Amino acid sequence: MGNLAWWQKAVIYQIYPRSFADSNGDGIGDIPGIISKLDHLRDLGIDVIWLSPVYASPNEDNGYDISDYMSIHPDYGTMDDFEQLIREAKARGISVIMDLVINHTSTEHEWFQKSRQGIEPYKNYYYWSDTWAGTPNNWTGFFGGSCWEKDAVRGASYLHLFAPHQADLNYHEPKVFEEVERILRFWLEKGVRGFRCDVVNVLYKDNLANGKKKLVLTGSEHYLSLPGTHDILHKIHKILVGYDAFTVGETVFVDTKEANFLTLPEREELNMVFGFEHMEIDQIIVKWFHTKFHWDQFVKVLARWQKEVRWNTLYFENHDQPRSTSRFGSKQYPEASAKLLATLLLTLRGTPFIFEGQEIGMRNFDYGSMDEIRDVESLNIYGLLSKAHVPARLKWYMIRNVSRDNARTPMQWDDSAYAGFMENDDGAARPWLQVNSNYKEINVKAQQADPSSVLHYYKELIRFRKEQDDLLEGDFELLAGTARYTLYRRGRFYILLNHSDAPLKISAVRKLLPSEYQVAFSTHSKDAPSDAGAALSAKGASLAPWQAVILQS
Ligand code: TEU
Ligand code: CA
Repeated sequence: MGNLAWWQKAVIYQIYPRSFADSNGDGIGDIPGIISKLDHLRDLGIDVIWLSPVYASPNEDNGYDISDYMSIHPDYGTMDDFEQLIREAKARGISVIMDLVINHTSTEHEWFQKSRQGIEPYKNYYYWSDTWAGTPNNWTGFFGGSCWEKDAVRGASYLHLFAPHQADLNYHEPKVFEEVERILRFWLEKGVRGFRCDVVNVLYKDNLANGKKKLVLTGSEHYLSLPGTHDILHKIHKILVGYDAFTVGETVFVDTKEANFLTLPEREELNMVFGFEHMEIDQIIVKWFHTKFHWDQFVKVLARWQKEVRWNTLYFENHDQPRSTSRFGSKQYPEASAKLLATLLLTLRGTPFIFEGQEIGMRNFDYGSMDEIRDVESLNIYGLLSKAHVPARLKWYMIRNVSRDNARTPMQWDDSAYAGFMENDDGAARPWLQVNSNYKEINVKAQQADPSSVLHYYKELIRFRKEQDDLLEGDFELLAGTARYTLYRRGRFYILLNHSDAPLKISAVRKLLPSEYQVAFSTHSKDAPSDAGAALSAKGASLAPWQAVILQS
């Protein structure tokens, strides 16, 4: 195990603070709430938590629109609370990484407020149409529509690749990176061990000429993974070296080659990246055009990244994606599906990321209408669809399947009111986003009491993974990847997944397995009873629907 860095051996857990645990009954998750749940994470075997933004923000995009990088949003608590979180986590062997959102700031940030008035040194901190020839241009943004917003104060427009209140920072102005350096050091000095870097491969825009007209993201050739961005990442790397901290970049539209450019150790940029290719199997061009999910295509993409990228992130969920059990699993066997997905996540080569609630198999929201939706992206797209006179039924279908709010419903801790996410003494406050009504069946407390639960399975498999060098460092080889089943090898382990609603005869893959093997690990699910141990090695044995096994040669 000697060759891996600490963050390569880690299992990372993403917390979306607004939805995790509310300590003071205002309906909004907060830092004291997180502290109160640290034992759950320690018991699960988590080494690092990634906190989605907790900075000061008007919350147009739930904190991804920062108005002060060096303070904590009062919704979430105080700087003292944050420092206590670092200490309490450390006491449990857990490190904390922050979300670093430096492509854009909120338009409420002081820099923007001064920039729009032309006050130095902030005047050129953003991309303004009065300083760039040919602007506003024809670029289109990530949340749909134009990337330019008129500002009456300056009498010019500014660039925003995301929502209109998220103004893009101009890295041609050297002072902007000086600010970033101050921010990095500020949090590193507080004991933060790294950063998840938001949309970090679009930081640098080479020029603001019109882009080639495209169905999505017209203009992206002017900012996707350009040399100017690689330079910025190298500077960030230099700052972090002294702290034994790491970075994971959220990188859009990268292939395996670009993923390596961004992460090969000798290039001294990022440590790892989140690619999107495996998350795009069930969409046509944009996620709003939903199509059938195919396991063989999914595994093919994962296997290619395993082969071609030196060190991967492993993730099936985050705050922007629907729940994996609902999305990739079986309607008939959801519990078994959740465990099969856990097996895949924790036996591939790379650093696994678990999103809050994934460890209990939380599902997509069950809302009936737009009234419950809070996400700025969903609201924007809904508005555009309405303008285009898309029929109501179709609009709702598009939003329901892929809305980011699917993953953002409050964490389900127990079967009390609001799933134990918040205390509800006077009945006045409500969670900021509605709880999924399945919380009586799916919650942490019930699963803690049930040794056959999804939660226990995660716990056991995380422990097993950490003990097995072959699962950490072993090579990867895809042996079979069909619509019904997948078989791959990691070192001396063979992982067999039956991702179908029918049983799978082991004889189907017998010739791909070693002549002798033992069952090292197996899922058992109430919704699909299965054979275990010796019975599985017997001639004629079969896997139950959605059963996953780890065989050892
Ligand atoms: O997401 C960037 C990004 O690529 C998203 O537009 C993503 O494609 C979309 O959410 C999928 O539905 C990051 C953050 O993760 C997201 O929460 C922020 O809204 C966005 O950046 C802007 O900061
Ligand atoms: Ca609160």
